[in-house]
Amino acid sequence: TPEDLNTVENYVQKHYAEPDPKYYGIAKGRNVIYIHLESFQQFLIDYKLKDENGVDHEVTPFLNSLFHSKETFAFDNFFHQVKAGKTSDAETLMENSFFGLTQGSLFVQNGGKNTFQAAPSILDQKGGYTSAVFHGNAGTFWNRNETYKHLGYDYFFDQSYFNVNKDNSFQYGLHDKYFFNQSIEYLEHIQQPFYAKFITVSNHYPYTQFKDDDEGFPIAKTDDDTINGYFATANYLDQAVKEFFDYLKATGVYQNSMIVLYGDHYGISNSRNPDLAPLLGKQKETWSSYDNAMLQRVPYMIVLPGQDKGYVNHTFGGEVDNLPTMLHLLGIDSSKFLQLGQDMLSPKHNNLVAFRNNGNYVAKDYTVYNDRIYRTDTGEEITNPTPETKALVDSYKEKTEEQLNISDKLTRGDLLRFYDKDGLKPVNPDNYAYNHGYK
Ligand code: GP9
Ligand code: MN
Repeated sequence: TPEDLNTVENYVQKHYAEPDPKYYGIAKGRNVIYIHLESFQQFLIDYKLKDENGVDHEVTPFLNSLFHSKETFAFDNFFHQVKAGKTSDAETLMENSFFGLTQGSLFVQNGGKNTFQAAPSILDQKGGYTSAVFHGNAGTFWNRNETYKHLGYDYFFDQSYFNVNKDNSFQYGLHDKYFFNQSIEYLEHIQQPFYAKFITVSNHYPYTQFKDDDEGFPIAKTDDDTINGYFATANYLDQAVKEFFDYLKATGVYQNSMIVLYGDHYGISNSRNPDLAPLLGKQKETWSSYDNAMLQRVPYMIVLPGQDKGYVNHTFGGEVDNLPTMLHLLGIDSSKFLQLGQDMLSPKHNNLVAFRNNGNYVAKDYTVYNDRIYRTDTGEEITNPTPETKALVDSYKEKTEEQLNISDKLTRGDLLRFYDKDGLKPVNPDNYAYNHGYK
């Protein structure tokens, strides 16, 4: 209803965090390349796995170098916010700055029918960008082949565009090195500036893809094989990303691009985390809900080749915050868009992260997870909160629930179909077809 749209508009206005002028537009006109790091958690960054001889093996040396580079805005308190839609929820959040659904996947349930004002369409209309997604799995997975038309993606290179055989793939599709390598021939034909997203798969559960150690990385020795293989698949992904960067550098595309890397969601589930604890210098017995909450951190890195202002930023944020951040770097005003997140580089960012489960959140000072309250900095549990603390955590609870409720209003009511104050033309999904060959 129109009143619902009003409620959403008011929320967005109140919540808008204006860009820091230092960073606004510094990536204007560049190509935008997203690298979706499948199931990749922040704890892998700078992590070294000990083999049976006590020798340390750096798991992701290339991603670590990006994390510490002066070319990169890196974030170490960035959380995934997905629920049952997993990868597709992460895409929903990153592309739209609103949340997936309380149950199931928004891509599956609404992707083929709702109106969106997503990144591909915004970049097309505000910056003349051509957009493409690359993914080495079947295009129907998560209903991507329909949803991408509604998001306004010009091209979707799914599995049917790649040479996939039993030696270079597994149940989720083409392995990452082959994937990037084969994607390049398509990327080269896409008009610049482009907005291109690469969705990797090799670091996907069950992490047994490189069990025989064929990539030369050690397998951990816990009681849980899912944990054991996770490091080797992450190392493979790291190598694949490095090879892709080498290609970008060799062709000169690198200097003219902004590259955003993000982990979509956890790879090791909470039920397995106690077995992971010893590898993180913690004890299985004392593993807490706080520890689980902190393990929902995923990488978020924005690489701007040629710049030297990069640093590790400690702002608490999540996937919902990506789109305004990215738009502001490109010099695109986001204040009229119905986006629910906040620019991660804005001094006005509120440092509050809603998980998709109502009532769970991380704020700069307090974290609430499974109804327990913790100090965010130390993990100390607060069992008897003072009235001040109680008021604070209640206000965080209210704010995070408000953000989720607004998101549900927006998506369930398909409210973007009524919204025209940002001057965007609606996407016509019939203009898109992803069969072999160009549109
Ligand atoms: C499938 C891949 C994995 O194509 O993106 O999705 P997930 O299982 O992580 O949701
Ligand atoms: Mn995923």
